[in-house]
Amino acid sequence: MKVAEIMANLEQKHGHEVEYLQAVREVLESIEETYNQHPEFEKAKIVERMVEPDRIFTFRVTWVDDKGEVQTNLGYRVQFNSAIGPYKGGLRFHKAVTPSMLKFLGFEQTFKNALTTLPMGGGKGGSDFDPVGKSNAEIMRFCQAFMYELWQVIGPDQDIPAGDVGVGGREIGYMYGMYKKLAREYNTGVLTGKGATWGGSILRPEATGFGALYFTQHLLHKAGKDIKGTKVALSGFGNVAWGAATKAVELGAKVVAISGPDGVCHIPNGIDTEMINYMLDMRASNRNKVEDMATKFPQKAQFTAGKKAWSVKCDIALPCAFQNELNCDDAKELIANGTWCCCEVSNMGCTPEAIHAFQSAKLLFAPGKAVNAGGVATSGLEMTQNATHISWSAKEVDEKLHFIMQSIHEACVKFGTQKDGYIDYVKGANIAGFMKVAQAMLEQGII
Ligand code: 2IT
Repeated sequence: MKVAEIMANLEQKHGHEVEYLQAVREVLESIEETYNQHPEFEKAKIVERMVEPDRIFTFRVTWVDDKGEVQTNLGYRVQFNSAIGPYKGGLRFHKAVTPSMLKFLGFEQTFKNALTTLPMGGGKGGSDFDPVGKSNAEIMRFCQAFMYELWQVIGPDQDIPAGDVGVGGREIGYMYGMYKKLAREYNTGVLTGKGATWGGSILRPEATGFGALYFTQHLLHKAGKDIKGTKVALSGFGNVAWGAATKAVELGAKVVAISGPDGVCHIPNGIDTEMINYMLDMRASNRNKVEDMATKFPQKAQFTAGKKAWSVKCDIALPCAFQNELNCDDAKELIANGTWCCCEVSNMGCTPEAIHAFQSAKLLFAPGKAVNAGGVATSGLEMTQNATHISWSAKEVDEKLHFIMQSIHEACVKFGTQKDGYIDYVKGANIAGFMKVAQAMLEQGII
């Protein structure tokens, strides 16, 4: 396999799909050497098959807004790879959603899910529906209209969606209600991220952020460092940032910045519980403005318009929002300000140039597909609870999540340790995830 040849071919076919091509290139560059030591992979054309999704469903979603006007959006489900289990991955509602974005996310999800040690394939879906400024009733009508199309292609042993950007417990609730009505079955295993009283797992809302901090702890421990007393800057204020902030504070770190599309809130004394709880209100309001934190807590937080979290001096940077939210200039600013660790919590949160800058400066850096895998891992635990009709306690789920994050860290170290001792977590995560999927594809024949 030659990365350049495969990429040239994909660029010809999907030249405008920049996020998808970026995600594929990163994985192929990481695995090239290992892959070429396995002629059986080459013979079965594993890479050529793995880079294309199994199938993509595209559908129209029409709904009526509060003014009585008819609105039409596009809906998608990308069923990427089912080598190690049914398709599994979130739904993203965001105005910038395109097939390219969902293909990159579905591709990443395949390897991430393989890393969790649980039997889940990769999928992703969503819509270009923009939740910003929408009322609760509008969100409900959109979710119902979306599920009216989606329900036929999902199922507990087929494809199990969950939340992602713009989709949380509220949206999953509306979608599950409509699914149940259409399918005429109380099939809890069809979606994850459900409410605690109707099949949801305890700790699923917290899991992405908690898991990310458990991973960060292992990474720091391996490097002989402690999270206690460190200053953390994070981006976003949605579900993932909320979970990350909660656990970071619990572990003794000080969260000195959160950010949004409108700018950054600097919190010199560190975020407190009251402020963390307020993040939930900010998300539910659909205003998408981090400035609201400074308006609510003017003594504790200062808002600067147009700036990112990466402009605030910190030890650890945690991108928790969107792909490519941390670019090369941001990386250089962080390094100049003394940051020594960056764990991607968002999917592909850093540009390739930013990752290169971090790795060249020998910063501790770990990629989203390892760091944020606790979210989907806990979705996997929710599926197990649904299938067996039981619910585990918070302690049981947390212990399992902790164990999974530890094993993901170990896999990264195993496959990512370089000759000079530096741990390339990008390589480690990509090779570990890839080997598992590739082996399963090989054993299942040419399909
Ligand atoms: O990116 C992700 O891993 C998620 N949005 C969670 C997916 C899931 O199925 O829980």
